Amino acid sequence: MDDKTKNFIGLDDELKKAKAAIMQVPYDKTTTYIHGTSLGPAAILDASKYLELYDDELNQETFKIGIHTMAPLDVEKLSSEEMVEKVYLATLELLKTGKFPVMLGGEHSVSVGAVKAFKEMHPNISVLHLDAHNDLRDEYFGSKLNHGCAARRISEMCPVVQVGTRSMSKEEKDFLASQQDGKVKTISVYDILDTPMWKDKATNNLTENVYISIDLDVFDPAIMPAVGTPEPGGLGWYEALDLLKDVSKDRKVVGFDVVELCPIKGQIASDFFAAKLVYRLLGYVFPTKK
Ligand SMILES: [Mn+2]
Repeated sequence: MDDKTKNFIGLDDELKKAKAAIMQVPYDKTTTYIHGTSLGPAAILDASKYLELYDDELNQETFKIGIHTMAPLDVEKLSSEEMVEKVYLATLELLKTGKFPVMLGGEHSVSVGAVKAFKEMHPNISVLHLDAHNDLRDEYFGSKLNHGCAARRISEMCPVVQVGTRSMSKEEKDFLASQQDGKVKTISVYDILDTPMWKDKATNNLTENVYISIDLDVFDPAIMPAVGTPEPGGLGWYEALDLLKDVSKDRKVVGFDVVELCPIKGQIASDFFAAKLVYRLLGYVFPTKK
């Protein structure tokens, strides 16, 4: 790609020399309310050009790790099953060359393919899932790969710790209550309000290797309105960053995704928010100082 405008933070590091690889999965088939998440990856890349390369919280220039931006995966016309397979193969290829994948969605079902690849490379993996929704439906609108089923599919592969949830169906509540193996742990916003040590609780339930999946609707819509299914009363910016910082320190984060940005025309704050979140989290995972 020679067009720098299509690269994260406007830089174009060769894949060979880069530690991190930005994947774009502009897929939006099964969203149920407002459509537009397929425009998410491009909006994040566009906004990322205006980030300061120096991170003033971390006192480091995270870009020096080398960040390569992959061309968007051609998924728009695919079925959910085909898309998941394509994401799986693309993620696996990156992991095999030792790169740290960062995936930009797209609707949440894109994470299912990524986790499948991570599970293959890191058997002892768990997923930290930040979301307003539990996404634990077994099937939704006739599809097992609807974005409302993402965490259910992931929980069939590895343990999941959900944080920030505040909207679920009775079916999902019953599923959580009926689990024999307790593979899914949920720390809802109500738990966060009641439990001062909620961040420790989240971290303690994660295995050594962690994949982080961030549905942007985990944040309060007052600060992150550009999502397809907004739910009032979500996490604040510093609250979420504190958790991500802790987890990055105490566990080995092997990859992450930021999904469900549904850009609002003319409202750039959300796009920039998502871009900064990606860059800050990369900084937590790759501290340049001891
Ligand atoms: Mn959600």
